[in-house]
Amino acid sequence: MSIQSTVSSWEQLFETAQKNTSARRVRRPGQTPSTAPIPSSLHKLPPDTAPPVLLYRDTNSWCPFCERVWFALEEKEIPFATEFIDLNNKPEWYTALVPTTLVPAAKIEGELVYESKDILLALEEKFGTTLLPNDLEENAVARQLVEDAENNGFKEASYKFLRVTPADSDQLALQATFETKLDELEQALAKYPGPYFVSSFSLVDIMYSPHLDRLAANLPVYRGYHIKGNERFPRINAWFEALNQRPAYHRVKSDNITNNLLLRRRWGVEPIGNPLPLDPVDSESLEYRAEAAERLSDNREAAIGDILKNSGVQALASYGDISAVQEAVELHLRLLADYLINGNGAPLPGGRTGGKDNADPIVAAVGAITLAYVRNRICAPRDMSAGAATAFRTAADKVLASIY
Ligand SMILES: N[C@@H](CCC(=O)N[C@@H](CS)C(=O)NCC(=O)O)C(=O)O
Repeated sequence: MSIQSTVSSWEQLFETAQKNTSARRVRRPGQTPSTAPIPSSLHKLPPDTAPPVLLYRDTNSWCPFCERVWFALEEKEIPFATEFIDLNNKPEWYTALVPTTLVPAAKIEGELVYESKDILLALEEKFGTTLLPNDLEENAVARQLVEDAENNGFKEASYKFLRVTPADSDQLALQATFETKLDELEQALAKYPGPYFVSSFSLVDIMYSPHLDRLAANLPVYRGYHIKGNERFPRINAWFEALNQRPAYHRVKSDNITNNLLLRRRWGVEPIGNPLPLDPVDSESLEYRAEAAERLSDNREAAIGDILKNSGVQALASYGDISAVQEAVELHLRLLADYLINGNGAPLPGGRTGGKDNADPIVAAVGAITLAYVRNRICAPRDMSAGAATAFRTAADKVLASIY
């Protein structure tokens, strides 16, 4: 029996996947990014009503400052629309509109606000201070901590340590300065009961979370340094645990691999040899596996086009005829979606698509390229949530391992 006929059709896969996930995105044909998340509270708006907030953010969802604003919008359940700005080619209308020309910026009930901290404060002013304490004294402390997050040198110290080269004689001094900054955060977290900077989740947590997340993902790989699990920082670790309980955080965060790949590709920092670890999230969860399969099934045409154009797989086309290669790409993506939905995380039998039973080495080679490429091509939360991206990469690794 041919492998083609044993794998579910795209239509079946899409239908089953949709039934098992509540995550939904809109397609943006011919645009970058090719899909966009639907804000969790958009359904609260009456039909044909413009959302009160328009967020300008980066196309790849990498910008930590944009993540702050998105996090607050999701926490506050404010319906919003998004306009994506390509940072490599900013439109003239954007640079004319925003004096700094940076992202994020927002139109809040028609009024332009820029600088992430100022957008966060403006959202509190316009939509109720749900992310600042009611108690006046504590409110003042929280506002001061928000200012400190911008000005206390934490970001600068952390990036200097992250980007120092191993040969640099400053490395130990930069590590010590960075650790002193983390000690200051430890002390700040001790001031109020509970895991957050003040007695409830607030803007202060939102100010720090995108940066601390990126550091926790990247320092082990690029500097061999661990924040998570480090006994010197018990409160920061408890804070990460508390963030992990928040649904809005899971909608906006990146996964470890996205963070790791970005640092090398975008900033040219070289890993010191440690492997890129997958997130310790529940990648076997059906909700996440179904979300990943739903994304792949729904967006397959864009994915296939991207693979054919950018993965190098065209080199395997005989005499310029790409159709057999395209068929093999499509088959392996379908296998991946099928495995995400029906595989239950079990190991696949070897030799399903190439190997000894289906002895077409070209099909196997195309499959290997396809899976290796999409595994690192997926970017969270641009293409899917961090949890789904982790399920996707885990499944791609397993199907890849079954080819030869
Ligand atoms: N202080 C700004 C920083 C914003 C920022 O640095 N944005 C970066 C993206 S992460 C940007 O727009 N870069 C484009 C550029 O530098 O031209 C804020 O908090 O909003």
